[in-house]
Amino acid sequence: MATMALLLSGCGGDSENASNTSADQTASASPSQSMGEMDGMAMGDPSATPANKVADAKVVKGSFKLLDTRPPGMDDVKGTAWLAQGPKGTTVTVSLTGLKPGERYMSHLHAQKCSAENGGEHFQFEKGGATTPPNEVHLMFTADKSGTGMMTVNNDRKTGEGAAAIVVHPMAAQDNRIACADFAF
Ligand SMILES: [Cu+2]
Repeated sequence: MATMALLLSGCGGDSENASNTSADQTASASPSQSMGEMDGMAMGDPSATPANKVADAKVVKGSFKLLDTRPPGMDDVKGTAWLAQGPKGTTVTVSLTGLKPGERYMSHLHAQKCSAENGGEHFQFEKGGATTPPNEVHLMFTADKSGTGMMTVNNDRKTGEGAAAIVVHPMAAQDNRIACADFAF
């Protein structure tokens, strides 16, 4: 429970437009700064069934590879992502190590393979629509003391093969792409 409380308290309220703002990086944000429950859940639920364990779903997997655009100190980032599609829609899970303890990170489904512009634009269910969940798939999480981060998010719709890859960014600088994983459809 302590881990979950930490994760929840680490959810900043400004995440939806944080791409060019410096989000509060402390894990001890005051409750008044926490986002609403619904927004928090829209970007991940640490207690959700991970994508690789979803029943009756087709699951694909990808291994994160470092990108040249990564910020300093991120050379040891490794991990795996899973994307499950089934009767309940899409479930995505990321599991990473080598992150900076206590730092917040954001992952998005992207529309292109990692070899094409490091994943290209965000995957959107409705192209040209909202740049926020549920039209996009975002996972927000905080690395624990050992630099491990894990998060799962659900979406009612199926991505098909349009969600070619997933990219992980520092929460405070989402233009910096740390690593990318292609899904092996
Ligand atoms: Cu992204």
